[in-house]
Amino acid sequence: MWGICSRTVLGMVKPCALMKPCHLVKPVSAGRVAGRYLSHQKGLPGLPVPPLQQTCQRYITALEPIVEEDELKHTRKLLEEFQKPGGLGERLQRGLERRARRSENWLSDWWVQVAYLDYRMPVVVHSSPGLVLPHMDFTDKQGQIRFAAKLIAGVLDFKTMIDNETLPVEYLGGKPLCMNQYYEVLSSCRIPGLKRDSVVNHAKSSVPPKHITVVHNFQFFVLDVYHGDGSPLTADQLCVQLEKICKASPQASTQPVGILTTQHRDSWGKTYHSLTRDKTNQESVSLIQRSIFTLCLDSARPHTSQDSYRNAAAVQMLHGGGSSWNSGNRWFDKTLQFIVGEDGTCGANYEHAPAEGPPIVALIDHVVEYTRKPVTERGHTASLPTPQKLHFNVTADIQKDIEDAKSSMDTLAQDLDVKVMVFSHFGKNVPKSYKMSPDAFIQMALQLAFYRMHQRCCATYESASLRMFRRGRTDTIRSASNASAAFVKAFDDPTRQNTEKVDLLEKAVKAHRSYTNMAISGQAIDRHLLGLKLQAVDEKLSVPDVFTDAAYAQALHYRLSTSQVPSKTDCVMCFGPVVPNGYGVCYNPMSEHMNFAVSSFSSCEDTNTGELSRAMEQALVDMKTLLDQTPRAKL
Ligand code: COA
Ligand code: HC5
Repeated sequence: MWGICSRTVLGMVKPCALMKPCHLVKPVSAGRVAGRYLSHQKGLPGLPVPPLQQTCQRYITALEPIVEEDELKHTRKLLEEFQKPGGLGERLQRGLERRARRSENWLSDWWVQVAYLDYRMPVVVHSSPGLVLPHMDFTDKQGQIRFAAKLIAGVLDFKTMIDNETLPVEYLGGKPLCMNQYYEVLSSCRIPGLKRDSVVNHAKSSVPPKHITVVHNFQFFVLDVYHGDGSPLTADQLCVQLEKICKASPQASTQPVGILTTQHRDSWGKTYHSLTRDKTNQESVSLIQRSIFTLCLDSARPHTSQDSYRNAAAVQMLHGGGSSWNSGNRWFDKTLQFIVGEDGTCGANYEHAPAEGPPIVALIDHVVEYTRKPVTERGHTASLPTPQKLHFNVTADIQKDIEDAKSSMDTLAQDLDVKVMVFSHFGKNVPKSYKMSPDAFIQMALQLAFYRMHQRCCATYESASLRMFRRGRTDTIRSASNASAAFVKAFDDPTRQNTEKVDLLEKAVKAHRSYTNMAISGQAIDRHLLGLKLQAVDEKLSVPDVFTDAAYAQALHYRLSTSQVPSKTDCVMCFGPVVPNGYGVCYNPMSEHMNFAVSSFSSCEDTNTGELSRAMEQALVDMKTLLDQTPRAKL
């Protein structure tokens, strides 16, 4: 998706697209009783606009390890011009500061727009992450239904905390975080447009939804999950309802309309337009969009060896495995889809526009814990209404779009190589015992792995949370630094002493941790630079040269796109690369082991998922060995 960001930053977004305020992803306010949530939100600071000179200086430093010297010289000149007193930079900076004074968050609406809603590549693989739960203890339809029923009950239990505004406030580095994203993930959905998409959130409507959608054998059903008196259905009652759904859809449909949501957004926008001209279709689509979430009851995976089970599970969560497996058993526009496979493979897929990973993971951690408790409440099951099947009138044109979508999805599924690597040699306990930030340690291992494979450093993206600020989303931690470059270049150099290597590792880890602190406190460079560029577009000024500069494009060409997403449950999270010759690397460091999911495109000759995974493992082991073998004076 940052592929798109790089494209947008390169000037391909139409100015008019950015001028309109993003009205569909609204701050939570209307209709909600001013309760705990609002008073908490009010107490949060607004996102700062960093000083212009600071960003320009830090930008040049960030370019040093990834851009050639002659290009750097050129960029330095452009930046001098840009920062001149009374120049364009100052004007845009003032504009941004004005915007910051007038809005809840100067960045968030812009960000959702350019990073997600204007991005036209399919959401599947290119934007929506997958999450794999530990394998569940069932292997048949009955087990699948029983677990799915408990899962629904668990989500409803979490939803009560959202509805009552009793979610415990989260903290990062001792500071309270913005909780807004929790209010955006249920009852919401992305809607395709002809040129740009939007997001609707029905949780804020006067009559909030009371149903979920269930998809089984590519057929959609509406399942009411609350009784008339507002109490949720019990797990037993949900079980009975899910059984009815499965009985009513014994065979895979030949019209998997859900696969349409895997299309390129422009194509899907067009298809959506014609699909929803029909009243029945419009009603069916609307019921999916308004549902609290979607539950996908997947068919069992084709037989794979024990070794490749984890990779197959990641694929199932990321894209469903292709049209002949489960890709049609989804509505990828839906913000939250839980996936329960007949063979015990479970997880989720989520559409990224409304929220970051951590709130989704917190919800899932809660649900998993809930499903482990024994069912206590029973409830009558006799008088429950039959879940309603959603009908679609599929014209010959739509059928053709379905066939096209199947074929593009299968090409993408074929091309994406995802591997799960459970690193079991040690966990975050080891870097901690060496007084190093585990996240920085892992990022340096990744830098070393990439350098060993390619003999160079590359622009590297790591997500940093901006949730210390009201409605904060993310900024970029640039993991390739001068310090990381010095470390990786020295590591395999036989002429260097181990003490020197340890020293370089410590410096690189410290530099990374200090970039992280800068990013989470709103002082990183990437969103500020993007803001300055968008401000120029907003003021109908020509885009400053610094943003059409080749170095800027290189800085945004993230061959390594990475993110740490920790969870209580032993989950594996995954996402696709953001550039054709790049890698997606998501990791979940637990105390005694770490889960990694690495992805790349098989069609690219310069990348290899298996090789990077092995190089990562080796780098982590080698770094620990170096530390173990080198006495350190300071400790
Ligand atoms: N010595 C000993 N222990 C240390 C240490 C050191 N020098 N530095 C850090 N630690 C400890 C921390 O106290 C922490 O302890 P805990 O396990 O008890 O919580 C642990 O090591 C982890 O710290 P660290 O590895 O430095 O990372 P972090 O937890 O601060 O996370 C980010 C760093 C960048 C991942 C985090 O700031 C962030 O922004 N997270 C959100 C990312 C996100 O949104 N991802 C999804 C995007 S959709
Ligand atoms: C369930 C795990 C989700 C992780 C998703 C994630 O990290 O998304 C990043 C969001 C951001 O704004 O940094 C984007 N990225 C996948 C391209 C790193």
